[in-house]
Amino acid sequence: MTEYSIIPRPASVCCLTGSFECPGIPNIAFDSVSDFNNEARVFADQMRDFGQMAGSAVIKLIKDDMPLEAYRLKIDADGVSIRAATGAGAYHGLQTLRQLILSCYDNGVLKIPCGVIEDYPRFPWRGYMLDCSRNFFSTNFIKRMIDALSLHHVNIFHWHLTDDQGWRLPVNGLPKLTETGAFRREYRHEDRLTGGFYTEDDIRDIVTFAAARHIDVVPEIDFPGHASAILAAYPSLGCTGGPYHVEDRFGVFHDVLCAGNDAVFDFAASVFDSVVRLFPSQFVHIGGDEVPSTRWAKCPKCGQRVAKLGLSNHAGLQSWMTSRFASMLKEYGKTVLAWDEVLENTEKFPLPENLIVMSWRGREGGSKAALMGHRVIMTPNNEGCYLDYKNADELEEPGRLSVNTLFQSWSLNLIGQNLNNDAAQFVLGGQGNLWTELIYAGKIAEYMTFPRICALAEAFWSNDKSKNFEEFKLRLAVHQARLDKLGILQYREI
Ligand code: TNX
Repeated sequence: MTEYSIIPRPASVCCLTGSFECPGIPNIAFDSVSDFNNEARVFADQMRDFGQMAGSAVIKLIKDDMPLEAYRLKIDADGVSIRAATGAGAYHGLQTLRQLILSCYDNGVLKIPCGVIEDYPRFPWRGYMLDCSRNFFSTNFIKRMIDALSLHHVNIFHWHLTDDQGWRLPVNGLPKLTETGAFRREYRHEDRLTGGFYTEDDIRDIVTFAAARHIDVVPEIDFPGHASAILAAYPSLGCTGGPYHVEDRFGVFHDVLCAGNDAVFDFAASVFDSVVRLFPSQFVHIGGDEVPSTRWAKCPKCGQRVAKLGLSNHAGLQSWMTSRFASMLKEYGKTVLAWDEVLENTEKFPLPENLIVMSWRGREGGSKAALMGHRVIMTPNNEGCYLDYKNADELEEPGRLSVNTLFQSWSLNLIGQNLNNDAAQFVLGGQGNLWTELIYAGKIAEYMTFPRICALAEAFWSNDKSKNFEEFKLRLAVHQARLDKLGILQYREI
């Protein structure tokens, strides 16, 4: 296993004698790939970034009958073949081969030991979230990140596009969202602004780039809390009417969308219209985290709403809003995700059917939702999924709030003991989240992401029958040298 040092650990590796040698980077035999043309093209681009493709056409992509995302990679003395049933399977096989090439190419010669790798994922949802609101990241950086994530069979890019500190999505008919809502005061600086937004072309570019790498881009619009940027642009959507500003502080703020104002739903309709037009994904994340009801409790319009709906308290307004947002998106045929807070105060308005719960405050919310028959994504902040926490408890390390070691990320077990087999089936997978309050540059984002995402990818992809951290670290040493070759800045355990 360590001979190839692949991450995430493949389902099975069989080493054979001899090796495949090639002067230069081998080419794909394009005549063999009509089914997998797209995958072959992306792989050729990835190799071109790394070195010239000088070798002969000895990589064959073969369509075969096997499970959806599975692949079989065979390295023979005279060539390499990848069998898969789908483009996703072929792509995963090519990424494993890319790992081998990154570590077995030296001085213009490629030499890979012969063997067979058979592989398939444990969970269908293998996600990574990037917060592009607290700080803004360029499309080039996001594409680089997506490409590197796909090397580890990550298949979901959860794009956190809105929050108190900046709105990043262009919406027809709501120009102030990006004129006003996309810029906040530079951290602790009097009169400088920072921020930005993505154009429709930027978004299409990223979605297409990701799709070619078998990564689905899932947009998140955070409602009804974390709304300072919205309120700064359209103050009438808040309970007090303002004045508001795009926040340059971090935390949870009292001002949220007014639950008594019908215009909030017209606003949401325009936003969803853009979301649905720009993002082909089946999934839309509607946030729902950290929503204080302090303003609702004092707002006459919200009071009327509570009375009309027959709610026992103001906090219940959130579940009503969640169900309205969910039914708006259902009209578009979308599947809705939300953070685990949406499980609360649901006496009157139960969690919408089919809503997928993203469990971040530990695994409790996810377990509860799975037992109720909701699908869930586990991303527990205290078990290795929060990449904004420090890698180690050292003053030298960037990060905040807490520590999340590589070992914690690697040890993550998505299915805990409190889940019976029936409920366990509702766990779609897991996710690593990079919140970026203090991550103001792509390079720091890379450092926070790698190698913990490698460990998480293993928890999402591999079956954990023979888990052994020492063995993982041996593979990781080889793997980190690959990431170095890709120019990725990484944390290293000393
Ligand atoms: C909680 S996780 C938040 C974010 C913060 C993060 C910091 C979640 C749904 N909400 O707004 O950035 O903690 O770790």
